[in-house]
Amino acid sequence: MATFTMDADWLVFDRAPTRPTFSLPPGSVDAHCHVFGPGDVFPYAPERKYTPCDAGKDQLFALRDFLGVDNNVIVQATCHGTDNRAMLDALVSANGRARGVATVHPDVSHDELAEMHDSGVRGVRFNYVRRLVDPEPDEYYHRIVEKIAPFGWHVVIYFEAADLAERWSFFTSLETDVVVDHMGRPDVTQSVNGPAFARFLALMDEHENFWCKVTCPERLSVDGPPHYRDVVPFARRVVERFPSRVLWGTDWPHPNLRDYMPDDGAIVDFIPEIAPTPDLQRKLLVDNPMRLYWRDDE
Ligand code: 0GY
Repeated sequence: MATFTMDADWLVFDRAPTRPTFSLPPGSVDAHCHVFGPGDVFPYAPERKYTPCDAGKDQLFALRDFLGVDNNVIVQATCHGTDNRAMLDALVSANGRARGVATVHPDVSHDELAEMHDSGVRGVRFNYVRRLVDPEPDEYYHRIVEKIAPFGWHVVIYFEAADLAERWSFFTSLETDVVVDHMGRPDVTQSVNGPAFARFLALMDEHENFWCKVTCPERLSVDGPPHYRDVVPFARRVVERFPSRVLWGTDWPHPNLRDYMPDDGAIVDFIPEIAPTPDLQRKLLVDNPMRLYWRDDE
């Protein structure tokens, strides 16, 4: 049995979040969260760049119920590499209340993908953040897209704002739906009307297959908790401009934060700041994730 020790500077998720003031509408989806291990059951990948604390499916489902979320989208975390077993096990245990986003190698077989689809996987993630992975050439990702497209899956991309220009032509060559993590990680000390965020908004404007997760105020904010005020204009701009192509999520268990662990209750209370009307909230939390992840059931 493998045993793992979390990194010395690892911050463990908040085990006692506050109850949010905002009531999530029925059917709400946390469309960005992870499971880590437990490492003695689902070992962390040898090539990982961090070793987290264990944060398994039971803890995720307890948080789901506490916050008033109904469903989860569990995104494969880089600490598990292309070994999707922890995520798949969580999907199966969720009895239809979770969908997944996997990380796969281009040599993945059709049968493996079909099995993942049956378990609830509906997308793959391409990660370009160098502190998490060593990005591969475009050809590597094209080979994966050819294999997943027939399943109707989408691609989730995670990149730093500074890398968008360089990756633009590859990203925009994708014909599947494409979901951008954390609004493309804007520098929120810059103006929401500045050139960097304009480039991101243009990506969304010009490509109707692009979706955006308005997630991770705790990663982007300089002002910090509980209100993450400096992130609000960015997220609200995206929600109001692309109401039918936005997703929300907690990012539990919040990997790689250095200064503090967010209170997941405050992460829920951020929602009405960025989606101020019941109509925008229903689209963000229910209609959009249902259309992308549960379309087979509709
Ligand atoms: C996130 C963000 C991070 C980590 C990962 O898969 C991962 O390891 O995505 C990060 O460190 O910014 O979306 O959870």
